[in-house]
This record gives sequence, C-alpha cells and structure tokens, in this order.
Amino acid sequence: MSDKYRVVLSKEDFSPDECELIKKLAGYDPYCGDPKTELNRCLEEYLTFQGVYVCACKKLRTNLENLELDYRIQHDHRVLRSIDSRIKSVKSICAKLTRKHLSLTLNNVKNKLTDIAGIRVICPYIRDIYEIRDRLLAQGNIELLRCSDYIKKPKQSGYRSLHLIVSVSLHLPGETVSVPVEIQLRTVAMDSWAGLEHKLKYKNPRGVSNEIAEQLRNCADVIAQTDEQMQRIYESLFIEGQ
Ligand code: 0O2
Repeated sequence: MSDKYRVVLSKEDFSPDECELIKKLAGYDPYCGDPKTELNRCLEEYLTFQGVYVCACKKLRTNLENLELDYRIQHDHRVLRSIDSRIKSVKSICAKLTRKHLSLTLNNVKNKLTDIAGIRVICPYIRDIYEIRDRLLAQGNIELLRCSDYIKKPKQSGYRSLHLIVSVSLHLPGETVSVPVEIQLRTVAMDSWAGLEHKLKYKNPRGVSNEIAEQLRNCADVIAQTDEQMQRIYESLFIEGQ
C-alpha cells in the first residue's frame, strides 16, 4: 500500500513531516507553556478526527459485504467482485485543501472535503453497479449526499465510474455523528482502465499530448463497448432465459 493511503493509528508513528502538517491543521499554539504537551494535543485531536472516518468506512464495508451475501443467496450471482477502502493521508488532505485554495484547518477538512474516507467497489457487470446503489440506499441508515454518474456521462478523459457521496451515522459514546464517505463503483474493465490511466495521465505531473489523451479516450470507449456487450451476453443467458 502506498504512503498516500497509510493509516496511522498511534501518535508515535507519525513522521516529522506529518507532525508539522498536523500542527497546522490542529492550530498548534507556539506560545503555550509546554511545546510537547501542545504537540500531543494536536496529534490526539487528529487521531480522534481520523478515527471517526475509519469507523464509518468499516461500517459501510460491512453493509456492502452483507448486501453482497444476501444478493448471492437470493440470485446465485456475485454483484460485487471486490471492495477496497482507504483513508486519505494527512499529506493528501493538505494537498487537496491547498488545491482548493482553502486554509489548512481541521474545520475545513470536516466541512469541505467529502473523500477523507473512500471505498472502491468493483462489479462484474454495469447493471450490478446500479443494483448495489439501489440496495445500499434502501437500507435507511445511509443518506445520499451527492451522486456523479460518470458512466452515463463519462469525463472528458474517458473515465467511467459511479461516484456516491453518502452520509453514514455513527453512534459514539454520548453522541451520534454523520460522516461523509465517497464510494466509487465501477466494473472490472473500467477499473483496469482507470488504474493504468491514473499513472499514465491523471496523476502524471508532466502531462500528456492531445494525441495520447485521445488514444486513452479511445481505449476507454472500446472498454465501455465491451462492458455493454458482455452485459448483453449475460442477460441473454441468465436473465431473459429465466
Ligand atoms: P486519487 O489519487 O485517485 O485519490 P471533490 O473535490 O472530491 O468533490 P473531485 O475531486 O473533482 O471533486 O471529484 P471527482 O472528479 O468526482 O473524482 C475524484 C476521484 O475520481 C479521483 O480522486 C480519482 O480517484 C477519480 N477520477 C476522477 N477523474 C479521473 C480520471 O480522469 N482518471 C482517473 N484514473 N481517475 C479519475 P482524486 O482524489 O483526484 O485522486
């Protein structure tokens, strides 16, 4: 797992660079009496903040796994091939705040970023993606905050996925909090394109020529046609023939 997705669960495990960023986010006070106590306060505040997202991610993962099991028992089909989850690292959080021209504060992270906790769901067929969305949102304890359907309306790059930002309710000692989690749902084929394009173009600091961008878009279109054809074959064999 890359450094970007490293989840630190203990104060001692933060690197010096991470400590400096956390001090900014938690409003380190250089004029307080004891610098060590003040650093500890900042690290504890960050760990408490992060813990809520870890719990929300786990809860949603369990919901998705249960949903998959239930569907498999009912329909003898696996709607969900795999689930991956990650918590954004403090470095990525600060980079995103800076990109959005927001000051580095925990309040901005909580109020302006909705992808601190992220779950990626990989499905065999396009229809499975919408099946999972409908069943997940029908559960009642999860509220849809935003939906970006990049399958019906692919990004300019050719990127396809269904993005949901949902709010998960967590019962903590003495309070109930709502935590946003980003869910990316895509087929195996869309995932293989996104994984390769992520390095080739999306996160390539040198950028790519228009010609390469066009070639990548063409690859995404071919993959989308294959996805649709595979779904038609599946439906003709297992749905229409029932
Ligand atoms: P990473 O490195 O994957 O984590 P937001 O500010 O988050 O509300 P944003 O960032 O415009 O709005 O969200 P968007 O565009 O809906 O999707 C964000 C995520 O989708 C990205 O996360 C990528 O994971 C993925 N994504 C979006 N567009 C592309 C693309 O063209 N190619 C690939 N490969 N992935 C894409 P991050 O945080 O930008 O990056």
